[in-house]
Amino acid sequence: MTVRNAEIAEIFDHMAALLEIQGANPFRIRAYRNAARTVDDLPRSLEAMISEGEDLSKLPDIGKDLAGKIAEIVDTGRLEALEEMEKQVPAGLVDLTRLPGLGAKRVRALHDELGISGLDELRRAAKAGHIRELSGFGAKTEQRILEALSRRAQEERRFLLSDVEDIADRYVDHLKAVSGVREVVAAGSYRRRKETVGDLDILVTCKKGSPVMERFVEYDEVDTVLSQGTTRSTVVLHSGLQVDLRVVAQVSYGAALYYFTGSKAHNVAVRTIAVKKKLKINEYGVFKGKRRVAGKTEREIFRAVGLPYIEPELRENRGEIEAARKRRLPRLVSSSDIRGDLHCHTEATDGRNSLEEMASAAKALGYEYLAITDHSKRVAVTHGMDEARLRKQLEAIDRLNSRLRGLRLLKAMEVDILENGKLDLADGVLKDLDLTVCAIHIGLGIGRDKQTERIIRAMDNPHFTILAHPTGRLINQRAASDIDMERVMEAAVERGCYLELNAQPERLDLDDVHCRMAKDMGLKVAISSDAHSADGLGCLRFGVDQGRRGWLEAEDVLNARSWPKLRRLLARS
Ligand code: DGT
Ligand code: CA
Ligand code: CA
Repeated sequence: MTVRNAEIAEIFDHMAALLEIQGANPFRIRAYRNAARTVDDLPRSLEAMISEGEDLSKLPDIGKDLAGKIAEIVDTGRLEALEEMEKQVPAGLVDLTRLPGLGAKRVRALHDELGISGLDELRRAAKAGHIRELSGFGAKTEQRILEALSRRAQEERRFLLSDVEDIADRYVDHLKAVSGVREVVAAGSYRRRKETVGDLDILVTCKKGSPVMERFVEYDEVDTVLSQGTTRSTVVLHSGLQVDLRVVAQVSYGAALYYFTGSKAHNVAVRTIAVKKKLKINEYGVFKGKRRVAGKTEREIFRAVGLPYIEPELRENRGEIEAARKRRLPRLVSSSDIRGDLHCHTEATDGRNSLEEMASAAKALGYEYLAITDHSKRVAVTHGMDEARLRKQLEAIDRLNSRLRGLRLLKAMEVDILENGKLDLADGVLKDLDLTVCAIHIGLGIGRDKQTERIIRAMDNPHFTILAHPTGRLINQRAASDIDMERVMEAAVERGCYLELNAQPERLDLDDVHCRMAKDMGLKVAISSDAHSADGLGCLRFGVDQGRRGWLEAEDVLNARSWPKLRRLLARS
């Protein structure tokens, strides 16, 4: 075992924090702090110095005692004195000292007088108003603690776009019903349709005297009011989502919408252009000297700086400003371009609805086609199908297709890609399908080279059509599996296969960056719902949002084509 200097410094810092909470002698505390810094800044490994017999007590701020402790840590990986301290001081208290405004002294008071020994207890006490009652704390400090706690929670947690959508819709409706309110719109990363949202930014315009701020903080779902002002308030909802509200005058609506939609990086880049034109741009408008030259609408703002309108999904400062200047912005795909869905499940495996029910839901969405892609046998937990069961389903699809008007069910399957790169079902039955979506379900972590090889071997099979949820990631739950995406995409282009943008809100796999990469490589993408129920088909629109963030146009999307055209693309020569 090797102990790095940074770990030794960390132990000393921790020791100092515990001593401080205990109210120990300030000299002792400082001794550990200084020693930690010395160790951190040391150009050589302490372990090596010890093994070469150097006298550590000659180092600045390290006396005999600390030299002995360093030797103990290097020898055993532990420090007995620290373990003793940890028995005396509750572990959560050190976390508390890391909050801004809470030094060791205050943390000790919180512990001794209110029995607080962790972040949860602190939050409960602050919300109940107990902290303001302590001497030396007050209402302001209590408020600051709540804010710091909520910031911490935000940093740790981003919400799925689909979850925020439900919350945002209800909140916006609630605000729209307030008297005097004109515009209500959710801006920020939510409007840019980012796959996860840190906090929700709502913008309102209203008549003078509208009680919109009161209604905002009184809303049923509000848990904590972090701040309340006349133009700006912030709350945290029971769900944990933080929501900012800004109220602006109607003349500034476009400017504020533009500003609060972001992203920050995009705003900063556009502001640089404005400065070159001797214009000032902020949330109130675009100004030439003191005169407002734009502000009411976003289009006005763009026009004032000499740019065409840029869709919110593109505003990430990833080349959209350059493209706008050259009048080369993509015409982003939209939900109305989608002609069908190429990935869904029925009750034959792990879906909830029958073929008929899926077909009529697809028809209601105005689709021309729906590919039925139940699981293959390898994925036993889904009741995956073998060749015989698939044959039966294909017959059922034929029978149903002969009755259906205006919608065609495509014969397909979600075929598992085995560890050796083979497909889970025999070619004899795969050849009778209109398409396959092929996916890895087992062995997501076999490593970059092996995984990349495995996928490419699978693509060698002429019945491989679309690679489903290419990285296997689940947002906030499972990291993307490590693959060489560029090689996979190249291989797909060479072989005439495609990649999926799986629209399940926790997958959104491919992500925006990979969509852009596919487009740049000339690889078309299938935006698919992977629905497991008739209602589930509707989530395809989240995939469209992600595709738009990845600059995809209808041309780049497989299922933005009629069946005859799609069929030609699917056929591998
Ligand atoms: P999030 O909440 O982490 O998902 O991401 P955003 O983009 O919603 O970021 P947020 O909530 O911090 O701010 C909302 C928008 O307000 C942001 O997209 C751009 C604008 N904004 C915030 N701070 C600044 C700033 O310092 N400068 C500029 N130009 N814009 C800012
Ligand atoms: Ca935000
Ligand atoms: Ca915000």
